[in-house]
Amino acid sequence: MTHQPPLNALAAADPQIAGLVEAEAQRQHDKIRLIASENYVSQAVLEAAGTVLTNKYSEGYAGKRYYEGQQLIDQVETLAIERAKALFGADHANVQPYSGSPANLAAYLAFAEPGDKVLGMGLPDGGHLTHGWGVSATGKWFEPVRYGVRKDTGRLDLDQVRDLAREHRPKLIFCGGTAIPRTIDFAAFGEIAREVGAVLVADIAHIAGLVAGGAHPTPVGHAQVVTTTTHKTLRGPRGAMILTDAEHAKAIDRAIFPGLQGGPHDHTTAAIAVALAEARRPEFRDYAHAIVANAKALAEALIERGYDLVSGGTDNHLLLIDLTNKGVAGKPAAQALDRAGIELNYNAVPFDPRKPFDPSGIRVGTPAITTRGLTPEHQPKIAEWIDRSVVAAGDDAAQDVIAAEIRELLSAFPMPGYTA
Ligand code: DSN
Repeated sequence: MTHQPPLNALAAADPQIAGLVEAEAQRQHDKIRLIASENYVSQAVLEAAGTVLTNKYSEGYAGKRYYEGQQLIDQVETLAIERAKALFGADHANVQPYSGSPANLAAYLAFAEPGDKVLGMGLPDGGHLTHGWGVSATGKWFEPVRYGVRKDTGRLDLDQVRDLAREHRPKLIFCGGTAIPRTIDFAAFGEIAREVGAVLVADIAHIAGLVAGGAHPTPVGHAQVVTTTTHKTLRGPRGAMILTDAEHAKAIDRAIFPGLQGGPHDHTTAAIAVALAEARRPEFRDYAHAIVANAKALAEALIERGYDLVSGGTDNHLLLIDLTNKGVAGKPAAQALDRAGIELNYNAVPFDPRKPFDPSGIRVGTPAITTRGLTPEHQPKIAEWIDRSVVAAGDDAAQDVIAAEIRELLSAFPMPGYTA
């Protein structure tokens, strides 16, 4: 069992860290990874992320840097930008944000002043911390107004969004989030934002790969600013990008540098460029549609077993499950599942009476198992394992039996970055 590329120098220099990385590779190999925001990157992406580009400082942008020696870095960053623009059909791309939170902060810095109103989805309804949630700087330094889902449908209430936008006239409107199982109507958000003169920011971190692969409508043309991480369904390294129309490009670039960040992580930029090239291949379109097919099949199998899915199902890569009717909270269920070889996260559900650190639900996603090659045929078995594990929460011996069955299945599905 070996990490790929092999960790020879690391093992010689620091066997403790090398051992932990090897063990993590095996852990990722042996588990059904259902964390909706995670994936397995290709070995090419791994190699690009682990290069001498990590040695370079390159504050600024191509052709206008603050350090010398940028002849090759400029080319790497320009390739990443051009590939991002081509993949998403955007006028402009900034590939420097360190991750999703600074990407979203850039929208605030570019288009709002402290104290301004911003409209975003509440965290328990599926939004992100940086869409104005109270514990985030974005909720402390701006005046957040929140929309959510309807109690009867579990779906976004666009009438509420429109009413709140008309009443509060926010500077920014955020759409997208971290636990939204349904298609986001970017056109409707675009209309609302135009009506009230707000900048619409579409945070497509979760669904960027689906958008790139044609399995979810694009926000480009509706949102002036599109932020995304690069490591979820897009299947790149840990990082982020911002796409904009021509009018909003300069302000976003200035907000990222010098507004928020110093030197970009050039090794990450190279790996983003590689992932973007991969996402332009026809196989990636198949991958994006396969993620959704797997999620729908898993949803169906879980509903058959009596699981209560927020909104009644899924249109994308993600399922949000309220476990109240199963008599177990999200956290102990997630812990039992982890022991059983099924990795996911506990999650608040809309109108959750429980606390965020001990909520009622779990969140499930299919990007990683789709990369491993699992198909809709496997989903009834995965639903059975989930059910057995949830029912047996607290019974470690029962979970260990499931974990062995899962290792057996996964041994037939290779993992990029690891040789079994
Ligand atoms: N932590 C990410 C997720 O899991 O959805 C969002 O930032």
